[in-house]
This record gives sequence, structure tokens and C-alpha cells, in this order.
Amino acid sequence: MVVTVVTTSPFADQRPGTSGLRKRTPVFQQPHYLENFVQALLEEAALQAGQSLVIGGDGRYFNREAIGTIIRMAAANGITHVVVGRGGLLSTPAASHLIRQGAAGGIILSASHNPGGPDGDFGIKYNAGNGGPAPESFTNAVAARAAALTRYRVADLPPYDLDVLGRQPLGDVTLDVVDPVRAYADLMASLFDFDAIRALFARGFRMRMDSMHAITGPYAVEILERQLGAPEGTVINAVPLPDFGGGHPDPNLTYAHDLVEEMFGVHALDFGAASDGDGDRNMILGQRFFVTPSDSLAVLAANATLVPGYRGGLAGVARSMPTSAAVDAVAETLGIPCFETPTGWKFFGTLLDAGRITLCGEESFGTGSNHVREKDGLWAVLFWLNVIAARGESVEQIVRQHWATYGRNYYTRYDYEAVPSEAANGVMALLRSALAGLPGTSLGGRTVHAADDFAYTDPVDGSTSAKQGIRVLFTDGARIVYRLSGTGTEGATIRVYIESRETVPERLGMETAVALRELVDVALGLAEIVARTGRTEPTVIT
Ligand code: VG1
Ligand code: CO
Repeated sequence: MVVTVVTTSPFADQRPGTSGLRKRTPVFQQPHYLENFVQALLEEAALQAGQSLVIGGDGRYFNREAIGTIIRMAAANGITHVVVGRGGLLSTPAASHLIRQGAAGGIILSASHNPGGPDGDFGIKYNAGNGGPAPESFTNAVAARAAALTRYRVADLPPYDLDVLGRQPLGDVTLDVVDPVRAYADLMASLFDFDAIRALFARGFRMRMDSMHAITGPYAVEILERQLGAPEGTVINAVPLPDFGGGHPDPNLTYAHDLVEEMFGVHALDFGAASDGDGDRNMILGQRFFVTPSDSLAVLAANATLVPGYRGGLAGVARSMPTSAAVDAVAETLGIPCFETPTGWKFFGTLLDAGRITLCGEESFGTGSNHVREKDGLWAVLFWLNVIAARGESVEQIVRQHWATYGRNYYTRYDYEAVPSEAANGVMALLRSALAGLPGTSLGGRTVHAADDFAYTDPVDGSTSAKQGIRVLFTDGARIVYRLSGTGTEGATIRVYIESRETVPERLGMETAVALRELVDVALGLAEIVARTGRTEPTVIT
């Protein structure tokens, strides 16, 4: 095997964000750009001969080229076994599962919910042997290595074929091309009551799954249509495309328009779901009914024992800080711990590994459990189907009953995308300077109980993360949270999260926009959003 050592110089911007390194595709296509980052990553991961590396991506434009480069560099850096999904495809949760089958780590190519294509976004991240996104200590070390990198290694390999299943010896490295779906589908069958879900479909229950031309298409067709008997055509936009068909593969009410149109129309089906570019996010809809991701987590937690994989109950739950406190109320009733972590799935890893939590989730359409170490879109869909089959009730009935039992957390998120960085930083600086004066003051008829910049100490490994978002907490349980996105590739994205808590029975059925109107005004006013960004409307409201 001939290894070439290539001389290079560092790029100034190779610092991973909330979930890996994400840049515009042309940035990744620059000579040496991907190679530099992969070299830094492989050096930090320091896999030994005999250990396996999983590689796969969501199939977006540049996926195959990137995987080719990574295989050649892995070989040149002494890795002797790589496992790749056929065609270079693996959903993020399926990659997590494959890694957990005995690999030392994995490289996932995705920019998740960001659009793909020559003018879209690309991304790369490393997952450790537990199957989860590498912790901040690792990503910081990779950034430091990348910032000082002067050479990378790449091997010449004999020809190989990523479309052919099976083992291909390539000199010093062995390539295993695996079915991207099979192991994952088996895992799902081990967790959920497939017989009950099959019977549900056989009784005429109708659902639509929008795979948004992204990675979950083949997974959803295999599991929902082939194994569970949902009618052919249940999964729409099922063929993964390098540019996601020109769409924005983000499962929310704005971007999953095909699904939303059907589920809110006169011919609405019983159940609707969508997932994102790399398959880790989910949106859940009932007939003309939207389930907020925060509520979804709470409902799954409250109903977990109806599902075979969770029949024994939950050790604990966790949510990211900006996620609504709906799940907290369930945890309190169940008498189990509830952890509040910074944004990003990597913060759930230690808790899952230590067995302190079983379910966890984020407001950003992410839900998951200890079955893998990533959030998992299809898993959430199957969980809901299992609960519906077990309870024999509609999505709306289940959620309304949940509110009646545990109270309701009205919740909305305003995103201001591609704001000039100075303006966004100005907003955050303003809020930080206002924090100390807020407690005790009255805003929009509510009294501020506390205000801070969220800091987190991991209860398992003691690592700390500061400046994770501004929190304004009111005495009645309402909250406003502000933070800057760590996944965008253009300017800055300001996220404003607004939540109020309601337990009075007559007030559980309001429109969210009505229930939160005053609090939204308070939130935007406090941050001087309009004056500082010039935006009178957010880019997206979820
Ligand atoms: C966003 C979400 C966060 C999620 C992250 C990765 O991060 O808010 O909850 O974990 O995306 O999701 P940010 O920093 O932009 O707010 V995925 O599906 O893009 O891997
Ligand atoms: Co994603």
C-alpha cells in the first residue's frame, strides 16, 4: 500500500459546532479542506490496528467523494477495518447502532436538516465507540489539531465498489459494505410490538410518512410498508436524492409542506410523520393536529411501559435546556430523575451510558432513548404507533388527555436566520448585561424569578460547559430562552424559545399563538430584536 504524505496548511474555521463541522459544500470541496479535518479527527481518535471504523452519510451531494477520501485516509493512518453502508448511506441512528455493534468509532457525513447540493451544506462528525457524538473535550481537541495541521496521509487503494454488499480486502485495510437498513430494522423489531402495529394497519389505520427525499426513505419503506403492512405509498418522497429534491429536509410545519397539506386538509389521515436529512429528527402529526416535540417526549415518557422495550420503566429522563418542561411533570409523577442539559445530543451520552436516563429529547424535533446514542426519527414514529395501537386512541385524544393529567406547556420557537454576526452578538451581549437586574421585575404581568446564562456540569464525568443560553425564568413556570445556533453556515441564527405553563382545565385548549402572545412581545422587546436585526418577522416559527 503506497501512502502519500501531503503538505498542507491549516484553515481558520475548522471548529465543530453543536453537531460536527458544517459548512457550505464548496467550502468542503476546496483542496485539502476535508482532508485536513479528517486527519485531525483520525489522529485524535487514535484507533488501533484491529479496531473498526464505521463510515456513512445521508447521501447528500459530495457524500461518495468524501467517503472515498476518508477510506483512503483511514487506511493511510493505520486503520485496518472500515464498515460502510451500501452506497455510502447510513442514517445517523443506524450509524450509531452499527458502531455499537463493536466498532471503535464512526464518521458520519451530514449537515442534517440543512439543504444539500452544490450550493447547499455539507458536514462531518465523529462518533465514539458508545455510538454517540464525541464530547466537547474531543471536538475541542480536533479543532486544536486542525488549527496546527501541516500534513495529512492518504493511501492508494485498489478499486472497490460501495454498491456491492460484502467484504473487500484492499491491501492493508478490509472494507465491509453492509446493508444500511437490516440491523436497524432488527433493533426496532426488538423494541416495539410489531404484531400490534401490524394489526393496527390491518384494521385500516392510515398514516403518511414524509421522508423528504432524505435518508429515511429506504428505512421507512422496509419497516412501515414491508414489515408492518402499511399500504404501499404510505411513505412519500421516499427516494433519497443528493439535493433532497431541492427541498429543505427539516421536518417542521414550514418545510414538510406535502405532509402538512395532507394532514391539515379535508382528507387528513390518522397519523402523519416526517424526518430530516440524516434521519435523526421527527415530526408527529395527528389528524389536523400538531404535536410539539417537547410534548412528544413527555407523552412517550408517560406511556413508555406500553412498549415492550420499555416495559420495565424508565431510569430517568433528560431534555435539553430550551426544551419545554413538559417532561419534567411526567418525571415528577413517575418519581424518576429529570436532567436538563445543554443543546446537542452529545450531552445525553454520559447519562445514557451510566444508565441514569432511558429517554431524552430536544425541542428541535429530536427524541431518543438508550437503544442508540443519537436521536432517532423512525424510532419516535414507531413508538407513537405502538402507543396508539396499545391505547386505541387518536393522537389528539392522547395529547389532550396528557395535558389534562400533567398540565400543558405552551411552547414556540422563533428563529432569525442569517442575521449579521455583529447584530446577533449584540443581542446576546445586551441580554447578558441585563441579567443581573431582571429578578424581581415584572414583565408583561409576570414576575421574573431568576435569570442566568445557562452553565452545565455533567453529573457523570464532571465536565463543565458555560454560556449555553440566556434563561429568563418567571415565577409561574413561564420561560424565555435565547441562544445562537451552532449548526448554521451563514451569518448567525438567533433562536428565541418561549414557554408558559398552564394547569387550569379551562385554559388547556388555547391556540399556542394566543396563549403566548404577551410573552412573545416581552421576549422580542427584551432582546431588542427588531431594532438590532431589522427583522420584523422571524424566518421560521415552530
Ligand atoms: C440544532 C438544534 C439542536 C440539535 C442540533 C443538531 O442546533 O437546536 O437541538 O441537537 O441542531 O440536530 P443549533 O445549535 O442550531 O440550535 V441535527 O438533526 O441538525 O444533527
Ligand atoms: Co438531523
